[in-house]
Amino acid sequence: MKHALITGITGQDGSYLADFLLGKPDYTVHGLVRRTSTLNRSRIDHIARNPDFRDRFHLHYADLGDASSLSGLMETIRPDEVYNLGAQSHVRVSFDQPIYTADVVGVGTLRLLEAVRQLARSQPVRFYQASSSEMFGSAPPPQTMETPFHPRSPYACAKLYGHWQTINYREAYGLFACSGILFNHESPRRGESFVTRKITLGATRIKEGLQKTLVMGNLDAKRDWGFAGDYVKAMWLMLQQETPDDYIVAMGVTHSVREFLEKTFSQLDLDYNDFVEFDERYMRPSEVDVLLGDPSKARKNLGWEPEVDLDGLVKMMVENDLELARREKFAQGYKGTSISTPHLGRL
Ligand code: NDP
Ligand code: GDR
Repeated sequence: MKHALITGITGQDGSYLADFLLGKPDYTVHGLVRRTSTLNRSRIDHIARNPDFRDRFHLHYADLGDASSLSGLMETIRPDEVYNLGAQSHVRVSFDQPIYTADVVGVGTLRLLEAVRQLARSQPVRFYQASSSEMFGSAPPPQTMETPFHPRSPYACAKLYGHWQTINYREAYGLFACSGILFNHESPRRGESFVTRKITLGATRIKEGLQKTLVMGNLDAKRDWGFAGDYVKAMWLMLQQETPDDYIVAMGVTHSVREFLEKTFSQLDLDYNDFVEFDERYMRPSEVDVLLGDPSKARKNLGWEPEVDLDGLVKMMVENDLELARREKFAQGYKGTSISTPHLGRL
């Protein structure tokens, strides 16, 4: 039995990775969770409730800000694989909380690497770091493994620190450590304040008469969007290779936010121009204009192939959120009053 530890298991990617690993009979999955006043485990509830996984799925309290809790986890779990997905992952928020973001995303990665290095003295252990296309920032597209980084936010700077620390632990200590430079990936489990989910939630609620407008920022930004379920497979593949290395994971196609709006609204037989408004507060102090990744190394060396393209992704997200909107509408009619609505985000 292999033991995998996932930080960020309550997030989008952590939940898909847990699903993926538990689909393999030889994995036990351990997730790091933070103490919160209200439980935020909706993305992993289906696993926790599944009796088949009772002996192979365990949650542990710790925090990337707390080095002693991370060493404690290594001692008790003694994982074979560690996936570092935990982060303050919102780029816009990182401008409001730069020091906290640097601490969790940057130094948090270093804290975890140190704990893993101690464990590696007594057993083999493999480490995956969730690096980001945001590290390329203003570097002109397409961004390849040779493209120099030019981060444009406190989040991207912190991710770059984690990326280089991961490489340095590999070079200095011979740790099996890989950095996956993943471009944007989305799903029905995407956080509600990221642009794709904000759009699919907003458009479906408009369709059901639950809201009138969708207030957005920069519609001209372009992103290379894929499906999160495809991308977590690449994380696992990196840790199954003979030698550790870094990879770009992307679709190799870029689209603007405006195009994502068009695709989403037209699937609902609506015209986004009738509903979308602009607000300055959704703009960022410095923007990343165009991301377009070159995934050829991951395709060649890992044999990684994505299964869902952008149209498939939009369809999946719209279907999910239309169902949520219909349930919300039904509940409103049933109670004769408004129930709590999905948080559409100030961000
Ligand atoms: P989410 O924002 O959905 O999830 C982030 C996770 O990190 C949550 O489980 C959160 O816990 C946890 N977390 C936050 N702060 C801490 C902390 N101090 N200690 C421990 N855990 C913490 O992110 P995604 O799933 O989308 O992304 C996963 C990782 O991949 C992140 O590192 C992100 O930066 C990176 N990434 C994401 C991309 C994407 O397009 N999705 C692309 C490239 C990189 P809680 O639920 O308690 O808040
Ligand atoms: P990003 O994702 O910053 O690329 O980071 P996000 O979906 O937040 O923004 C993408 C682009 O859309 C523009 N935009 C808006 N964004 C948000 N959130 N809300 C809006 O109303 C809005 N209007 C326009 C943004 O300006 C931006 O250009 C994500 C995160 O998952 C990171 O953790 C990850 O590292 C990168 O993807 C790769």
